[in-house]
Amino acid sequence: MTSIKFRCPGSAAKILLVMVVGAVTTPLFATDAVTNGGFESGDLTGWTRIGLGQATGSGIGVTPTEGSFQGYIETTGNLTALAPAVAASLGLSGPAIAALGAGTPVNGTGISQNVTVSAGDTLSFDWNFLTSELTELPMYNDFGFFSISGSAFLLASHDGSTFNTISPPAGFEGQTGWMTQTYTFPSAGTYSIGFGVFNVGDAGHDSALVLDAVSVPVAVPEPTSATLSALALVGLVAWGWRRRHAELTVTREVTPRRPLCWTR
Ligand SMILES: [Ca+2]
Ligand SMILES: [Ca+2]
Repeated sequence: MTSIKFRCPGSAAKILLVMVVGAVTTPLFATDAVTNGGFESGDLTGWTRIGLGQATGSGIGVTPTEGSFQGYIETTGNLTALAPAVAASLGLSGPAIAALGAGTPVNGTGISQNVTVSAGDTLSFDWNFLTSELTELPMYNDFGFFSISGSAFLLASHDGSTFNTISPPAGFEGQTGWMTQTYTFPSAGTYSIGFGVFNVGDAGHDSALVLDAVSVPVAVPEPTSATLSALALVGLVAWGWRRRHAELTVTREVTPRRPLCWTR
């Protein structure tokens, strides 16, 4: 009986090992944990909003730092929300807001979304605080802030920031100008990232927080290489099966168990 066997089983094992190592050490590429962080959809897709906010272009007198759109949240008008509702939407407590030291807010707007990150990943965003309170008393200390899962961080306030009053955007007396803020996540998990702007002292005189390039770059396996590795692995298994199948076929042809034209 003729038998066909693999001549180099060691080589097959080596090929398999290379494929597995290739899959494990597949190159990584960066994607973003933030949905629509540049507001380039032209709306607030990906964000939960409470109050009055939108994506807007440079028509407001502020040029986006990335692309054609930017996020715009404000304190003016009947469509804003009362401060406790904004805080609740962002997952913030009254003490967390009070700890900012900017006063007790009256009304405003917030946007937020959840992001899933690894330890050491960094949130980065551009912001610009606009206000029309500059000629008003310090008690009207409107402010803008960002939040991370229950913790709030002050970005700017009427009393605490330096404003550029040269050619301010229409409807405002000054702007801080674009600033960049970062926050590094201490551990892996899903976090709520939020942004808010509040009126303080009363519900009058506009303030707004403009946002752009909100980003948390995260590394994930490069899909093309991973897919190729997986396909190669499948191909190797299929090749081995075909070799074994061919061996059985040949065996039957050389030593049939019964006559090829056997009849009753
Ligand atoms: Ca943008
Ligand atoms: Ca105000």
